[in-house]
Amino acid sequence: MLENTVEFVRPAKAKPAAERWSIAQIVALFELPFSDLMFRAQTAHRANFNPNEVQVSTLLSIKTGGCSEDCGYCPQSARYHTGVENEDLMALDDVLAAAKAAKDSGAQRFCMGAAWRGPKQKDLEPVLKMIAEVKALGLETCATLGMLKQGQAEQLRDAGLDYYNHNLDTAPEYYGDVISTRTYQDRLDTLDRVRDAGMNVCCGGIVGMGESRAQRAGLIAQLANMETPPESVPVNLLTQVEGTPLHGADELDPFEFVRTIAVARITMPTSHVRLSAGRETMPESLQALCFLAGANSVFYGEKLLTTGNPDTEADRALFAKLGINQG
Ligand code: SAM
Ligand code: DTB
Ligand code: SF4
Repeated sequence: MLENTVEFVRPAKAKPAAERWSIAQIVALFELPFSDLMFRAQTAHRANFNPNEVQVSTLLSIKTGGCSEDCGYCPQSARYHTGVENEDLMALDDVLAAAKAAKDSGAQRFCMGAAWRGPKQKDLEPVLKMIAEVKALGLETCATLGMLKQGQAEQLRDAGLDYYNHNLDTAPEYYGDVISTRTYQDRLDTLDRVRDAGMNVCCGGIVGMGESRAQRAGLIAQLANMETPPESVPVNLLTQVEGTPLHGADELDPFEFVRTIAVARITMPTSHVRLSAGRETMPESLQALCFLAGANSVFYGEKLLTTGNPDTEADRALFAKLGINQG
């Protein structure tokens, strides 16, 4: 059986064994008839959230490209020729101008991303200032800066960081096919540091990288079986970028993407599930199915980090058509 090749890797703080989702149970959700799966997801969604509200976060790449890591999906790795121009850490005023513009267009949270393996102390200090000032604008703050060392999560928390994004990306078994420069355990360690510092965790992954359904279930098991599952779960559809090793991967069937959202919703009923990368190429009808499957957060604004996202006008029009409020 394929499922038997996918195993849960116990993080430092996991749910007690009796409360964990097994991979087989999660695969069984994936295998439900589509309507039954959607009904289960809607039921879980409505028990925990206003189903017509979607949380919106705007991303900004504060340090772009030239990254030492070899993540096989990423246009910002220095190892791949993708046409992304390297840029140093942005100036504080430019970050604040982008944050104000995001707030004015309706964003609730502002997420600052840096193409680092992890921040050095000299990198972290200017970012702490950015966080404090973005927070002072009345926005929720999020950062994604790579792996954190002992003590760094506390500094981010003290600066006013509400969420730290660090993704597991895929199931433990598939991970080595995608990234070699950091381990799954490194990622779990950073997530523990964020949790121990008392910040909200934003953690999800990417689908459409050639993984199997059982491996998609394996990623979800890792997230759902955390002692406290992430408050925010980004489900990214691989944005294929020419020059990266994963360019040319087989496209994921759109219904499988919707199923992944639904399974995340059922297994993490109180988390915000974010319909993340990949929205630019999705028809509105597919996005609507994702909301129906329990997605209740999106990235909002013309750009993700280096790739495109629907423009805000199009998103406002879609929300209006579907009767969705920004909540
Ligand atoms: N360098 C930091 C790190 O890796 O933790 C932070 C930024 S990194 C770009 C944040 C996340 O973006 C990755 O973990 C990955 O899940 C997602 N990502 C990167 N490139 C992507 C792509 N081409 N398609 C979908 N998601 C992508
Ligand atoms: C996440 O899970 N997705 C966002 C955010 N967290 C940082 C990033 C998506 C990046 C897509 C590729 C790019 O724009 O470079
Ligand atoms: Fe670097 Fe992050 Fe891209 Fe990996 S995902 S290459 S760590 S920027």
